[in-house]
Amino acid sequence: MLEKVLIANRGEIALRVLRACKELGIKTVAVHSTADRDLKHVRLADEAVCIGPPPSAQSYLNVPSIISVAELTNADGIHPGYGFLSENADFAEQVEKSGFTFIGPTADTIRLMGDKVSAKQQMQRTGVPTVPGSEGALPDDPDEVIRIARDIGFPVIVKAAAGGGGRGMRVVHNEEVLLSSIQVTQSEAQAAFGSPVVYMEKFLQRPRHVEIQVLADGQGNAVHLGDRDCSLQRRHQKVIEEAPAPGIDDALRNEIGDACVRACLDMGYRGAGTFEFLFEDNGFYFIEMNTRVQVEHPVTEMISGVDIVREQLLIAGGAPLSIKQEDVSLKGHSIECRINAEDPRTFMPSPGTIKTFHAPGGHGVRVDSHVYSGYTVPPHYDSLIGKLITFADTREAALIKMRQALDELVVDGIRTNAALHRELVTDSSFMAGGVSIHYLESKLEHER
Ligand code: MV4
Repeated sequence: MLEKVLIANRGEIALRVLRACKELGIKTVAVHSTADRDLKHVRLADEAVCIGPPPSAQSYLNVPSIISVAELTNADGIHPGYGFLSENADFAEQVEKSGFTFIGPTADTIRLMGDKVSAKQQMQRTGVPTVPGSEGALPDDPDEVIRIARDIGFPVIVKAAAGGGGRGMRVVHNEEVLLSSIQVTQSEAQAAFGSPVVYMEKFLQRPRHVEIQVLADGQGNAVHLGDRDCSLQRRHQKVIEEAPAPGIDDALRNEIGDACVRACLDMGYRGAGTFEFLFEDNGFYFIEMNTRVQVEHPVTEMISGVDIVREQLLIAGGAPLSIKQEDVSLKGHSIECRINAEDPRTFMPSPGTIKTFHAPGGHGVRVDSHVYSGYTVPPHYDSLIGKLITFADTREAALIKMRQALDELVVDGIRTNAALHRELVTDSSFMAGGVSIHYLESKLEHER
């Protein structure tokens, strides 16, 4: 069992990790930038150490500083949260080489999944369905590339192997622009990621984004906790997530979940993870795996009753998984609204001092937030100030609770996207369930 965990993150997820540690009797070390002295988890941590100036590169991404603090404070584990160093294989490796436990998968696993070509090949080994496309990286021979594209059929999408999360990809609609599009994507990939390797897939035109949550102990045990629908997004930033994904039947959900579990066992996966799929015409197509805890993990916690961060800590402490697949029962429906400090028209970050903050509450309402009245949102980081999560027997009831929660929410002094959420939870297409990844952007376009 871990005794003291250094939380290498900030904001709501740092507070989420701190709470899970405290419940397990694990001591906590907060590391923070000079802009983050007033963060709630910094106040609540057993120890807090300032690691640098506000820019992330000099604080939350400063690996030597973070490892030094772990040494200084005698921490035994490091929780990376999401973002920052959470999917940095070199960081995980350095943490372990320095004698600490990285709360996540091995560096090798992070590397395997970080390369989207090797991740896809790993999935194919164990029968996880992938998007039809090139077998691995695209070859140099232009004739061969054209043959591959014809075989897939246009439109195709060219993606950087080192990309992910929407970075380094290009849709190609016809053969005339194929080779030039590939060259541009390769140059961009080289510049952005230091690798020109690209691969090709069939471009799915109106998919949903559905993902499967897994937990594995690296000791031969793994479970899935069902799916989440994260289709409501703008520029690859998720806005609302929910679990389970509407309109997907349990047989299909379990079939795909079981395939993810097989993949976990095959690669010796350890920790929490998410398999991302595009879902179209009732078919799942794997695109990427996230090797960290995700922002939207609470909706899965609500319908499964499993505390995902607690499980991360127990697994990292060496415990075998406490739950078997037959113990997992998914019940009810959960929705999460991400509340951002941003301009409602331009979506630009809108930092500043929150004059008044009132969190909603009541049965089936959860608020994961680090902010409070008088808190100043710094301009240096992500604009997420909190997550409203509701849980009820049915999707309709969870939506009613969300409308009430949004009505109760007060964030005065800064601009937020609360009004957008109020609009979305009464939007007839969203209410019907199952909108595609393009729905929000096209709705916003038509309204403005
Ligand atoms: C795709 C796709 C359509 N077809 N791949 C964007 C993020 C990255 N994880 C993969 N992405 C996509 N890959 C094929 N073969 C459409 C997207 C995509 C997307 C995916 C999930 C959520 C939002 C999205 C928004 C635009 C494009």
